[in-house]
Amino acid sequence: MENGYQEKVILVTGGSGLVGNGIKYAVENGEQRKGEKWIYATSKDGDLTDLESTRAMFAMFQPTHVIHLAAKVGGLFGNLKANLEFLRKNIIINDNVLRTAHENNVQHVVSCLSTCIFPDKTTYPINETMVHNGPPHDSNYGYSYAKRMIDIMNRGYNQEHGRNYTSVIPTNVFGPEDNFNLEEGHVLPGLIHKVYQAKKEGKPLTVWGTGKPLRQFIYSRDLGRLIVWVLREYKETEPIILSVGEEDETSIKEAAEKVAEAMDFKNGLIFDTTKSDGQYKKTADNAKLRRYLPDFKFTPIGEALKETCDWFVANYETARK
Ligand code: NAP
Ligand code: GFB
Repeated sequence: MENGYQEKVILVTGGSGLVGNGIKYAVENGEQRKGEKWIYATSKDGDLTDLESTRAMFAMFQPTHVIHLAAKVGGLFGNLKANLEFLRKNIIINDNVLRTAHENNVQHVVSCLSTCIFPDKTTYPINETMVHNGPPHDSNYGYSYAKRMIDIMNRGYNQEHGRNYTSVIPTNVFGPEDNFNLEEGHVLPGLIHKVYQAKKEGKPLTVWGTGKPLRQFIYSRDLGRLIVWVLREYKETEPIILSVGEEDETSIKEAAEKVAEAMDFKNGLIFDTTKSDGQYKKTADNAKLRRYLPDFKFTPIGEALKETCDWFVANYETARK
């Protein structure tokens, strides 16, 4: 790079997914800085369950910094039926990416965990010190233990090699480019897809479970801005929760009503209580984030849901579903 400073090459693994597109949107809408080259990798650029493909991807892109998002991801019902695959695939992907980053002298890696990895039997709200304080919820133990091992590996790379590898812990994420598959996907994309169908068929919306569980939802484009900030400014190895506040926790029933409103849907809701509720709640404390960013503004959920629903309707033919 001319006048002496090295260009930052930022590789986003899993760059074609929900969170990857949230980062892309943030970078293309104000976050881009001079001397930064952003690469959003997909599985077509290399299968990260394979070590040699991982090494080939790093050789191809020569990153100086990595945001590691790539993972086998799914909602409650996707996890329930495949915990072993979620465990094995994610453990292999995470070890390949971190060891290859280390081999390539990558200065900074930000990996992505999830609030579902915290212990199921715990005091609330949950904070970053509680990650390893007991077993996660049964419904997603595979994914959860694989994600916890990232935090353990970050500690090892820091203690033994002085690496600055860290992680973020988002709550449930939603937004454009999500996975709207009814069986594999998460609750908000599932409800948006089901409202789209119910509207066509003139039927009520079927919400799975009792509608009582509680969740905190973060918009992918807000999460994108926060992860870019973590890459640039956050120097700790310990993870940081990226979430709206406890006051924004909402029941699944209320979330379904907000989706119905955003889709202008008036056929009503019914609850299929034969379906699992999964974990009742995983209330996250964002005090650490607020100490760093006291003025960060989250997009109001109504506005974020409207943008997401409009995106799904406009991209129905090509959306993942
Ligand atoms: P997503 O939409 O399903 O995207 C997954 C990404 O990973 C895609 O780009 C996919 O590439 C890539 N990928 C999957 N397997 C791969 C492999 N074997 N080799 C290379 N790339 C592979 O997932 P997301 O919701 O954006 O999740 C991103 C990160 O956020 C994950 O680490 C997840 O655990 C975390 N997270 C998500 C949520 C949520 O609610 N969604 C909540 C908390 C944390 P292709 O497009 O080519 O398949
Ligand atoms: O988002 P979700 O699939 O995952 O489900 P979790 C949240 C809640 O929504 C559960 C209810 O109580 C479901 O019973 N629900 C109602 C629905 N209708 C639907 C629907 O149409 N689709 C889905 N999917 N749920 C996941 C973890 O837990 O959270 C993952 O399993 C990941 O590993 C993710 O961490 C963020 O919030 O229960």
